[in-house]
Amino acid sequence: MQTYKRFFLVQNKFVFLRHNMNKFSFLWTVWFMEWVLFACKPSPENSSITQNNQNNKMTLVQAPEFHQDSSYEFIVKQLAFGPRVPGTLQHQNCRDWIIEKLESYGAKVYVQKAKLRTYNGKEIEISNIIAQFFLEKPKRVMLSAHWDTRPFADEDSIDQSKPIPGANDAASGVAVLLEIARHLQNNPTQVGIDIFFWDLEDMGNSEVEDSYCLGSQYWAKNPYPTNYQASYGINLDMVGAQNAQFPQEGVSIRYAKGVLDKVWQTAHQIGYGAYFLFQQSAPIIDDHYYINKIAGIPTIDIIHKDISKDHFFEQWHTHGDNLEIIDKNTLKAVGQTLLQVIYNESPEF
Ligand code: 1BN
Ligand code: ZN
Repeated sequence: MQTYKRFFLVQNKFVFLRHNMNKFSFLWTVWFMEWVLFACKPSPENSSITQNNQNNKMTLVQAPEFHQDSSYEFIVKQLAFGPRVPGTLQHQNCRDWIIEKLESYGAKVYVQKAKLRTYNGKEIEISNIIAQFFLEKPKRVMLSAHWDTRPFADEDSIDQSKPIPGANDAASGVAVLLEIARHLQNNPTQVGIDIFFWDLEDMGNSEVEDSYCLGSQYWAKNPYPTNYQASYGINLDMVGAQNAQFPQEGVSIRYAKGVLDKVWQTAHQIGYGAYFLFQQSAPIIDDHYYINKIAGIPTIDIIHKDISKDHFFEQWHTHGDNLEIIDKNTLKAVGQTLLQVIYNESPEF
């Protein structure tokens, strides 16, 4: 009601003005109004959002609701095991719990084991966990996250040799994917869904090439199930912190631009544009890099990067990466976007 009243008032005023103006001043008014409209046009970054929303709006099916509280509890549970450092009992216990959870949700679960050597010469047995849903469906989508945590806090000012809790890096990714798995048991998608939990991602050294992501590198060279193929993949890393920002990361742009566009546009359409930025960030050598480069599956990385500081989240690789920095709203933004993407996926290739 209010809006209509205002609209008519403005219209009346405008009509009144027109009657009382000569032709010259009317043209000036029109020019001025056009200039105001032009000046109020969104910036180039916003205009790409507007363009996406206006011209390319996707038809979205009803997806199940992602439960952030349940997802959060999966982080609490992982942290209760202690740091999930490869080669420790805490790591084994957490692995067994993840497998048990996935099986309870009806997945066919495999564990790919291998002995790998880290950059500092340690030989460690790894477990990549693979959970397949709807095996009869030929078109498949791969979702992944690493489940191990870093054995040291080298970005901290204290206790650098002690392991980090790893609430965001990487319990958050596991927690989002387990919550998605929980939904899959009762709500089939039209495509097959394969969830991969990579091991030994985080025992690397930035000075040593290919020293991170050892579990995914091993899988990419030795895919299991043999001859595994997926239409595309989405990897999650550090997806639970407060005020998370997910810019469009360079490797994802290079290898999987179509997937990136679909995911970001979905996020914007369902109201999570504040997290998924239409801004580019530098390439990151994360698990998705090897899945793209070696396994040839177009895969994106949803990864927290604060572009203004050119840094991951503030507590990255410190003891501050604990439950206090986790925000359920971030888990919801990522989880709901992923659910929307996979439930929207059609069975045709
Ligand atoms: C991501 C989270 N990574 C480790 N924890 C991999 C990585 C390490 C990516 C250093 C860029 C730099
Ligand atoms: Zn890390």
